[in-house]
Amino acid sequence: MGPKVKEPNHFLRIVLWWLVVSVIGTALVVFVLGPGLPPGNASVEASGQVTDNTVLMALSVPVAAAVLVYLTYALIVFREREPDVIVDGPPIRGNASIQLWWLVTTTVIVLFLAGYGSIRLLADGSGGGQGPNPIATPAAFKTDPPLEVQVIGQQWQFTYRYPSYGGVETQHLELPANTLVKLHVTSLDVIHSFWAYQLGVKADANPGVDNVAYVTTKGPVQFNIRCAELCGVWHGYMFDTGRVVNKAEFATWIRTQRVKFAPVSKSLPPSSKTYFPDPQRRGG
Ligand SMILES: [Cu+2]
Repeated sequence: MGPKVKEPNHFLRIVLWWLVVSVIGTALVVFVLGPGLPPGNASVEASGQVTDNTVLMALSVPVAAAVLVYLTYALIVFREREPDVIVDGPPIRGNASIQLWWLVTTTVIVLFLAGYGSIRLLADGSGGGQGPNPIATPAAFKTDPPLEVQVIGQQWQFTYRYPSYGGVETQHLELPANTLVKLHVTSLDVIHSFWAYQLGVKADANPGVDNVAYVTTKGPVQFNIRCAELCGVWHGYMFDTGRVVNKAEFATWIRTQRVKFAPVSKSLPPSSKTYFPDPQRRGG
């Protein structure tokens, strides 16, 4: 043993390093990484998800920094330098201060996240399916009636029915810009999942269930549609490109669709909130 050297204040050093890494890391997440997080800003709900992803990631930075800074510090400073005395340090027991801080910090973080998540979810449904009686309606709902669009999953494509335009059923999804849309997601056969990625919408499509999801469109944009539930051999084929277009363009498009699908519309079953498989099976 050499002469006793005065130990530096390890705790203070670790806290200072943690502060530096946390401040830099959080700033990077909020200002550099955050704006590019999925699913982008194509709808109000998608923007909300970007905000939530940014908040969650920013909060996780100090937590991860605490672990990594301590680990790095310990590896460098507490490393055993004399290879012939390889022994563990004594275990720490009964440190009331550490125990209290651990309990308080983890409890506050978990409760805050639960509260934040619940409030954000209840504000507008966040683009998720809410079942037939949604409780979380977007702010725009209070002023304007939404455009209702039924999304019908079937092996292996989605079709779209517009009840306010004579119940016309189309093979592609077009939506007017700057509009609150109430999507009624359902299925004709098995369980599918309607996922309009850039719009931030994902909702289960079940036969016999009217699953409502809200989306508030912004400007014109193209978005990807995929089935997000393994639904059979051609599941991977269930993709399409949808479009948000300006209102005049939408009016023209829906008029064309009504003409184009008029002969087919006659043989469709009447508009319904839900459909079932056989005997009411229909061609896709
Ligand atoms: Cu599917």
